Amino acid sequence: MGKNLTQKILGSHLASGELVPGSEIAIRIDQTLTQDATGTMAYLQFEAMGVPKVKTEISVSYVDHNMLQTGFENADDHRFLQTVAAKHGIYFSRPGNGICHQVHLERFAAPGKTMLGSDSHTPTAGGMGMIAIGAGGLDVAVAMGGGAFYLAAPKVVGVKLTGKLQPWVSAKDIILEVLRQLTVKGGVGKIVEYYGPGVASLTVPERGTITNMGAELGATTSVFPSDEQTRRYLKAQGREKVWAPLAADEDATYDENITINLDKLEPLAAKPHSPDAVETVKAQKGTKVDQVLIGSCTNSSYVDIMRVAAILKGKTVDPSVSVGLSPGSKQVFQMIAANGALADLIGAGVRILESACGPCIGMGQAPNSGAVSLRTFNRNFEGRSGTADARVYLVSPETAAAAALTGYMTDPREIGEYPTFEMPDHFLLDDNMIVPPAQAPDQVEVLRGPNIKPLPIARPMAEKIAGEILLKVGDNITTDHIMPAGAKILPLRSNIPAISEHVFVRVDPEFPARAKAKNGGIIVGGSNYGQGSSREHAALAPMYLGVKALITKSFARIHKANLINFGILPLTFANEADYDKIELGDKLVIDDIKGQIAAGTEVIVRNETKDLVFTVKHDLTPRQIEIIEEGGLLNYTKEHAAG
Ligand code: MIC
Ligand code: SF4
Repeated sequence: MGKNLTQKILGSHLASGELVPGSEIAIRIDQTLTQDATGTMAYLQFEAMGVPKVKTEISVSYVDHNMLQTGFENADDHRFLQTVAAKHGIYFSRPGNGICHQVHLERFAAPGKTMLGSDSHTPTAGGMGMIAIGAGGLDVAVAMGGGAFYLAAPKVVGVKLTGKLQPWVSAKDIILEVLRQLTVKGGVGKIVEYYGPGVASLTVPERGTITNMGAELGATTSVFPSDEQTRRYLKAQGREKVWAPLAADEDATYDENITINLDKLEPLAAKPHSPDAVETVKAQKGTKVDQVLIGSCTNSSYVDIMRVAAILKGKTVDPSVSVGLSPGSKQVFQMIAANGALADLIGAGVRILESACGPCIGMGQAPNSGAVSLRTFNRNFEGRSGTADARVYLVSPETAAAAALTGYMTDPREIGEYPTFEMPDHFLLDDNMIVPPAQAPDQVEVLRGPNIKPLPIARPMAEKIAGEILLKVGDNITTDHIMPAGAKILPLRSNIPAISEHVFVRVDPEFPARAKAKNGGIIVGGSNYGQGSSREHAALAPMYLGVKALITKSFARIHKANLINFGILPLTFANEADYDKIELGDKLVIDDIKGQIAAGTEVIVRNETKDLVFTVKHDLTPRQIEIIEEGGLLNYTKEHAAG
């Protein structure tokens, strides 16, 4: 039987296990990426492992999140990252060089390779025909040390694309359509693979937009074939030599199938506050728009920005709308500056931001109270913009530009002639902001500012778990709920004692104080708990506050792995009705926890307050059980030596 592309790439990197959906496999990792907000922790963990030089083919450290320097913290972190990279064989992409996923696609991604990145949008590189997976920083540290990455072998969803995008409809609309069909839970435990006649017309950056936002499906990753488009892009980036053709076999099969006819697709928008609340732009015509933001790792490629510039050229943005734009990389920025498109944008009244995540992670540009903000980004979780009551819509650059001109949600097909752009045959190539690893690493001193606090020590698991329910939350809780980002909190990413004061503050401001007063305890959640970002701080900071177990209806993949990595037990209700029977403050006891998890998948929990007993489940592998018992992956890796 023929193989699909996922089976081919995973198969050629298999270190252990079999490709049977759901069973544990380990894969060898060729490349890693980190960004600054997760990177400081990842490199502290890497240092703690005692490996002198990374064992991957390429590892790159980017700085793109913590760019607003309102105090010494971020600048100190940048310096730490630069020196630690130089010392350990890692490329360093300096602040100003662009958003990690955009730059990686341009300068490092290569077909057929595997990558692990400490950012949930690492799958962007799937647009290049890679299996690129987002994970917690600790998993990335282990991969840099040469360790394999463990995951549940995914099911593969085949998305067949037919037809061709019509004018004013773009790659963003394709992924919004997939989100509409599959929802934010639909990709959990799956890899989404694109194939079919519609693929050939999509450029690599357009494919990157689609695989990027596959993260919002909860998918392990998404992948496109490597074909003539891939060769063309690599050639234009001066990297044709890494090209190799790659595709599913003719007779390949998939565990699930979807077909999308690109001819029929219309401009779409994800409404507040979830990326899967998708409707046509037409249906929302007339909604007043207060802010438009163009950029982020989803939609900030050269062609995206050029198209917006062409739409706005010679016009003025509506006086009631604040319009901001961040080019995805220095390459894009320099090219639009050289060809005059930047002048067109400035002339139209666009506020030009530096090439970074910026407003996508709440680093500035918080909209006005109650604002409607249209963004070409990938997440519209409540509060993420920095304004609690803002209503954020996710749209294509075309739809964003149309609203910038009219001040209202407008189907871009109504605003005139479609500016067509070919991807250039040559991008401007200048890697002067990528610092290669030091020639003499011994002479490099790693510089640590006062914001870099030692890693908290996890304790091995106790004989029994006893504690109060510290918090009870509903479905689809995101890591932005658990560990918010934004300009105030993000600079504390390398300071766990300080950042832990912000855990769950937007859900329940009393949570950190309560957790400390009660000496830790247990959190109860609904389904898809921990969706969104890969930030391991959403596990690490609760661990620091003494959280020992989580009981939910289901977990999102990366967050569950992070919980295990930091020794927190992820459990699910055997009978979901039990969720309704427990309350904040109930005291729960799990006796002989080690014996119970070793004996099978069911664990008995006593609710002492309600005098009830109920059953929860775990699906931990023997390796994961060991990790939790030893107090997390770092202890485990030190014990067993990375290899
Ligand atoms: C995000 O988009 O939420 C982030 C910030 O890029 C995160 C990583 C982080 O929290 O540092 C992600 O997506 O993994
Ligand atoms: Fe940066 Fe936003 Fe992309 Fe996260 S989603 S990497 S914050 S641009």
